[in-house]
Amino acid sequence: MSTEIRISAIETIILDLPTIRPHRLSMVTMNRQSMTIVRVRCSDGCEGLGEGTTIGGLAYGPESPEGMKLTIDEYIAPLLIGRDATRIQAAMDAVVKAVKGNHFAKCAVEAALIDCHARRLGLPMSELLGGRRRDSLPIAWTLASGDTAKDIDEAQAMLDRRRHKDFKLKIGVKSIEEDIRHVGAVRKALPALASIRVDVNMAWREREARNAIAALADAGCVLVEQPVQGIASLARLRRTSPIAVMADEVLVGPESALEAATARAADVFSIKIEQAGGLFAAARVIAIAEAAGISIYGGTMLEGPIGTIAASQLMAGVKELEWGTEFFGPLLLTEEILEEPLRFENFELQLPKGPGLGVALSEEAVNRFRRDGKHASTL
Ligand code: MUC
Ligand code: MG
Repeated sequence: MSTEIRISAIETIILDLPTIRPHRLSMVTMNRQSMTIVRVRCSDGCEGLGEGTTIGGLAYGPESPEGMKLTIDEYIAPLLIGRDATRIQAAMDAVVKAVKGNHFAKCAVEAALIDCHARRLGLPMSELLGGRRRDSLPIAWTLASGDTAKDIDEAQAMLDRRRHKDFKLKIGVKSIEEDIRHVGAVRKALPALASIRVDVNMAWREREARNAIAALADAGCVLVEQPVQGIASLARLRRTSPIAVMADEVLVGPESALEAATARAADVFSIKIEQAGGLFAAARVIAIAEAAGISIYGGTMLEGPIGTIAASQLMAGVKELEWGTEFFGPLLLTEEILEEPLRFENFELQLPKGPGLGVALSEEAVNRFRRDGKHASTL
């Protein structure tokens, strides 16, 4: 389908939203989330939305919300304006050639182009990403208040509401002994229905990680995510680990996924569309994992609803989703920014069925939370 439909405008807006509580990771504590929203407009009147979001400014990943906005405004948008809007892969090839790195910014733009084209065709985005296999996704919740009693209360409330039953505990800030006690206490306090996983965000060194992982297994934890830095170190730990090892930070696109798969560095890959460099790149990471017999998990950069649904549209097509997803980002925000809230029920997120992303941003919310304080005419 080569047409006269052209990309006519690309707009970026940074939104700042408070979180429901401080969210403590090994490298940063978040009190708000900032998302760079991308809106693409085309000559046929079609529009699409994407989102670039990271954790704690530059504390987690190499791109900040402000950097994404600048990259898109100054480098990516000028390249894309006037191009065929129906040839997304060709358009993104031009971007990849001219802009090194900047995976998050590229992902946001690519997602907006796919959303736009899917709306034009009247299909959910999942249909352009390989086809849908399911209409809902299991959603884990992250316990990261920094306090054991609070985490237990939070998890119990989630179980009571049937919102989440899989819990990822953020550890790595405190001593290993304290962390193991914390994990054991949470495990003991919750019913068998709940599963307990941990994310260390690379805070441990290999030698201490080896003992710590054995202790985590004894405490009833079933999976450890990125305990250390580096593919080689992860691979050595995986060989002796009694529980599943998940790779996250080391996966930054298909090449790294191939390296990690070849090294047998993980039992599970956390698939993050932004870290991978976009939805098509993430699909290639999934293909590599599947070919290597590595399980798939839907990971998050704590995106708001636009990024969360973009990732969900991809995960809707994955054959086996044994470990589920952690697409809870919108639930960490105090405010609703969609016209119609997402439906999280029975431990799952119900996927929208409409064309494109299948969701619409609330204009009123965008105007309230946009950083530049200006009032957009249409967003
Ligand atoms: C990460 O490292 O996986 C995902 C959930 C959460 O709380 O933080 C993120 C990032
Ligand atoms: Mg992680």
